[in-house]
Amino acid sequence: MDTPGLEVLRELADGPVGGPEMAVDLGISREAVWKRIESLRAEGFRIEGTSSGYELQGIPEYDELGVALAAPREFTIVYRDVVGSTNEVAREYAGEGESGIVVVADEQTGGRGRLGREWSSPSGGIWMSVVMRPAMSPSEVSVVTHTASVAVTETVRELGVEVGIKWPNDVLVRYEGEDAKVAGILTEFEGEADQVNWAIIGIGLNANVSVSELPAGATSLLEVSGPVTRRCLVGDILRKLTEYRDEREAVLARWKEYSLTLGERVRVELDDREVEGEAIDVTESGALVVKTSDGEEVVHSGDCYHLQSA
Ligand code: BT5
Repeated sequence: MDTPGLEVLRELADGPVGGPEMAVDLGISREAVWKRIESLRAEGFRIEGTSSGYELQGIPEYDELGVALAAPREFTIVYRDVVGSTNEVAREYAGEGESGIVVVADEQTGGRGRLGREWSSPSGGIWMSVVMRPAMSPSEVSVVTHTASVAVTETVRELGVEVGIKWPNDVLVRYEGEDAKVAGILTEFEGEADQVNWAIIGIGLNANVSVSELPAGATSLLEVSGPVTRRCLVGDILRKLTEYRDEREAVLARWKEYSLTLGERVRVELDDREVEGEAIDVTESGALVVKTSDGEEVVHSGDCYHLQSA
């Protein structure tokens, strides 16, 4: 259910609306409309009274209502200025049985990567976690991660930035001859043998962040293309996540199309050994097929290094 403020913003999204008309649409008094407009103004929305009615002229770059307005309606946005990790907050919602919640923060003080690694999350980035209840078994969850990397890749490409996906799910930009990581995805889930109870897709995208605040090998949209409007990017990513839901074949095809790894000579570091060879394919479940001197190996998880073009 939309909050009172969001109801008004949706009314104003397509152009000016008169107070009396809005009162009828929302089933509230004109006085109540005026109060809601005032409280939106206090939250930083620029709403002018024009001869055609109230007109929305400015939206805060990043806050709960602004992101909610840009996002598909099926999602509920929970915005925090600072959190430890959006995945942690999302877990609480998941544990309460929620779905469709998206936790968004401007800054994380304890951002996490895979395998307990740190994820730098200074103010200005897009740090978001989507709580889902997909009808799938745990062995299929990699599809969700692929969907997220395809969604992020396409959203960033639409800004004119040439990004691709390094297996398993790093989004890299080729910048000044080098590949630099601009986004990463951390999917966590809980489930029984044949059914996922909940899944959380954590997406970290270095948006309006200075490279000096990021580790070596990382870059940001600010660096490669300039400042972005984060609420719109969050909305675009969520829209693509919904468009690609249940479209497994399309996701895999896009994932392969955007892959920077296929065709490369790679070294994949597994828990107990390394596999080196040419990355030749990705299986339906997202595993990488590597052609080594001893034959083909299928690797399901690990850290992948591009050595040189095969
Ligand atoms: C990932 O891990 O790439 C997954 C990152 C997921 C972050 C999101 S943000 C929202 C949600 N909440 C969280 O707490 N996490 C998720 P991995 O493949 O393990 O990569 C981690 C490695 O990337 C680190 O060891 C660093 O080398 C590097 N790194 C750390 N911060 C980075 C950044 N901001 N940009 C690029 N690389 C970074």
